[in-house]
Amino acid sequence: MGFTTNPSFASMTALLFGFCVALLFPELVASRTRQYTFHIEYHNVTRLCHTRSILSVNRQFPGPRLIAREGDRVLVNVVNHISNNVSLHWHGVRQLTSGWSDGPAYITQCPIQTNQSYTYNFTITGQRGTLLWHAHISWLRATIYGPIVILPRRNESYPFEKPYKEIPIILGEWFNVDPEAVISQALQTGAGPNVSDAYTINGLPGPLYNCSSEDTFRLKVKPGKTYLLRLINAALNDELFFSIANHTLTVVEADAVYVKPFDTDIILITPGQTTNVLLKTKPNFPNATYLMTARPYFTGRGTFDNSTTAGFLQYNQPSHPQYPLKNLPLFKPTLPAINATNFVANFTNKFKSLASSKYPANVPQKVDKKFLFTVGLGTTPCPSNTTCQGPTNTTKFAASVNNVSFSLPSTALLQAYYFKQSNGVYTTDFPTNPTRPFNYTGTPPNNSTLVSNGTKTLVLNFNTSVEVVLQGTSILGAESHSLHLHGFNFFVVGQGFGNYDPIKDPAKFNLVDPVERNTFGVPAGGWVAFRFLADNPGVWFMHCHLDVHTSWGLKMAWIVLDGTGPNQKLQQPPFDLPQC
Ligand SMILES: *[C@@H]1O[C@H](CO)[C@@H](O)[C@H](O)[C@H]1NC(C)=O
Ligand SMILES: *[C@@H]1O[C@H](CO)[C@@H](O)[C@H](O)[C@H]1NC(C)=O
Ligand SMILES: *[C@@H]1O[C@H](CO)[C@@H](O)[C@H](O)[C@H]1NC(C)=O
Ligand SMILES: *[C@@H]1O[C@H](CO)[C@@H](O)[C@H](O)[C@H]1NC(C)=O
Ligand SMILES: *[C@@H]1O[C@H](CO)[C@@H](O)[C@H](O)[C@H]1NC(C)=O
Ligand SMILES: *[C@@H]1O[C@H](CO)[C@@H](O)[C@H](O)[C@H]1NC(C)=O
Ligand SMILES: *[C@@H]1O[C@H](CO)[C@@H](O)[C@H](O)[C@H]1NC(C)=O
Ligand SMILES: *[C@@H]1O[C@H](CO)[C@@H](O)[C@H](O)[C@H]1NC(C)=O
Ligand SMILES: *[C@@H]1O[C@H](CO)[C@@H](O)[C@H](O)[C@H]1NC(C)=O
Ligand SMILES: *[C@@H]1O[C@H](CO)[C@@H](O)[C@H](O)[C@H]1NC(C)=O
Ligand SMILES: *[C@@H]1O[C@H](CO)[C@@H](O)[C@H](O)[C@H]1NC(C)=O
Ligand SMILES: *[C@@H]1O[C@H](CO)[C@@H](O)[C@H](O)[C@H]1NC(C)=O
Ligand SMILES: [Cu+2]
Repeated sequence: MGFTTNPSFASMTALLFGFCVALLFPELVASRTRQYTFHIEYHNVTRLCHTRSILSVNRQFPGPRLIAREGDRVLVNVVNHISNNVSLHWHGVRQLTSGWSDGPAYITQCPIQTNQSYTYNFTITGQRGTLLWHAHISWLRATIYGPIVILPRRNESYPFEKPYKEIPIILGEWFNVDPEAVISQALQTGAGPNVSDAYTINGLPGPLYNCSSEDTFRLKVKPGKTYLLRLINAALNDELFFSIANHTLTVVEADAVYVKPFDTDIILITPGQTTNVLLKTKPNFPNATYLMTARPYFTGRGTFDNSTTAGFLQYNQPSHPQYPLKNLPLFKPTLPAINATNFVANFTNKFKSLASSKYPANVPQKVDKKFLFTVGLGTTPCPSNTTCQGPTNTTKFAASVNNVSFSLPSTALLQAYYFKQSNGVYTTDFPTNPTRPFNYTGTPPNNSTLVSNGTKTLVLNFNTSVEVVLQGTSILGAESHSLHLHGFNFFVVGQGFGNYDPIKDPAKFNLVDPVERNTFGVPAGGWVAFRFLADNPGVWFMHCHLDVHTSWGLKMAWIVLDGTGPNQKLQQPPFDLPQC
């Protein structure tokens, strides 16, 4: 099946329809259906003098922009032309009752096999801003990713100055070798995976790398204008600082939810997060060129890609002999120290919901279920009579939530749940609290690294009000984790360092205007508390968005049961749902 609609006819119909609807029901203005075809294809790309046949969508790198307005239906027909199985995830899209279109392989669907296709079908409800789409199987998202731009409804404006232009800035990570070979070798030996060779801005590493000056992103601007930069972190394994020399940025939105605007020179953005910022250009041609740079915030013990990607902020020059075309002075931003954890805590605390009457913060005030989950690294035993390259030669690296390293099943959880065939696929006994309490951020007990494994889920009744505390551990090093929840936004009601104190810390929770997001960095050596209302029936993945930790098992799944109302039930599976 393909989607071939005559565009002029389609837009004409949409226009007429929109016009009539606007007269009758002004609040229903012109929701429309946006149709895309994504061909998963090989594509030869050269970066840093290395040519690789990468996996791409429509031979674009980064992939195509998906644009919709709030309220629109989106149909993406994905056709797999490569030898790998693939699935795509619309990261941050709520997918209300449409879990079949969420995309994580073996969680909500079996992957799309070679020469097969699947149509993702969802509406954008109550969200506006920037999100991202990416492959959601193994490490395929290393090159299969792109922006999702959600515009306000046609008759709505932004709650901030209308920008002159909007520009997606998608940060990524480039490997000179096949990323699938990197993770498969790491899982076999038990070692940490080889690190990337560069970070990228819109797919381009920039001039600070060897053999890369041609591959530089240039943001060309006019003086005296306001630009909306749609920042996305699509890097596989790294939280990133971002800054533009001599320019202050105004944060206005995070994860497709408006926030109270605040100014900052430096942004921290963790993998899976999106942040919209306003950039006001200087009133007159500044007679200078500015670098924008991004490089990691890193708290772990292992090795990491400690390099810097850069692009140019370039002002259109007046044509006048006083302004030479070349040799303009170049300014470079200063970024915080690699391990600037205090800066990160300060920065993340600045995000607050608008909490206005138009954009309220519907923070659950009472809680039905409380959970405490530890998140961190660990080990699994090396197979007997072999040597491994984990923390010791008898262990492999692993990671866990409440000491359970999640094993992906060989069929999709959502199908097993819907068709009542959970037996042998998953259990519902995910621990609600740590199995072995200890001083999580102190010196770990000697024998504490070994994790258990299983495909364990937690079941919630429809409309349960949930509070989760994610407690980082210092096992094999206290490290920040970028936790992502599918199917919901959550309110970040509190965060802190050390061990969460269930008596003292709740008194400090922000239940008025906490930020609402889908991804949040658990502080290194600390904890975060968030709340969400389980109003979306289905099976919902929650995992670290540092792919190496996901591969090691830092993931789990929630099952939210159907409610009794008409729009409170998981839809029927689509006819073309892939089979395993
Ligand atoms: C990529 O390059 C290789 C070697 O030059 C070539 O054989 C292959 O056809 C190219 N693939 C694509 C998709 O262009
Ligand atoms: C998309 O989903 C809606 C709601 O379930 C359904 O009415 C529609 O037929 C679907 N469209 C396609 C092309 O599958
Ligand atoms: C840019 O910032 C640097 C350091 O903060 C300052 O020395 C310089 O004068 C500024 N230059 C321009 C053109 O804004
Ligand atoms: C990262 O690289 C910079 C130089 O670019 C160096 O000064 C710094 O020590 C490195 N940090 C780590 C932790 O390797
Ligand atoms: C712009 O900078 C160049 C090189 O630094 C200098 O020669 C020129 O006079 C400057 N022009 C103005 C208008 O400041
Ligand atoms: C950050 O790294 C520096 C240099 O490696 C080290 O001296 C310092 O103690 C570290 N700070 C923190 C908060 O870990
Ligand atoms: C964090 O914020 C506090 C209070 O605003 C300030 O005193 C401190 O210098 C900041 N620390 C960092 C590392 O930015
Ligand atoms: C491991 O090696 C020992 C001694 O070489 C041998 O007795 C044992 O059978 C081996 N075990 C496995 C699982 O291969
Ligand atoms: C494993 O490490 C131990 C202690 O570090 C060492 O004695 C032993 O020889 C190593 N085994 C192998 C097979 O390398
Ligand atoms: C946990 O360990 C840290 C570091 O050793 C220590 O500062 C802290 O007091 C301990 N916390 C508790 C609750 O024992
Ligand atoms: C860790 O060691 C303690 C004390 O030796 C023991 O009681 C406990 O069972 C051990 N735990 C594991 C998981 O081996
Ligand atoms: C999973 O746990 C079982 C015991 O429950 C163990 O036999 C197996 O080796 C573990 N698998 C991995 C990959 O750690
Ligand atoms: Cu992690």
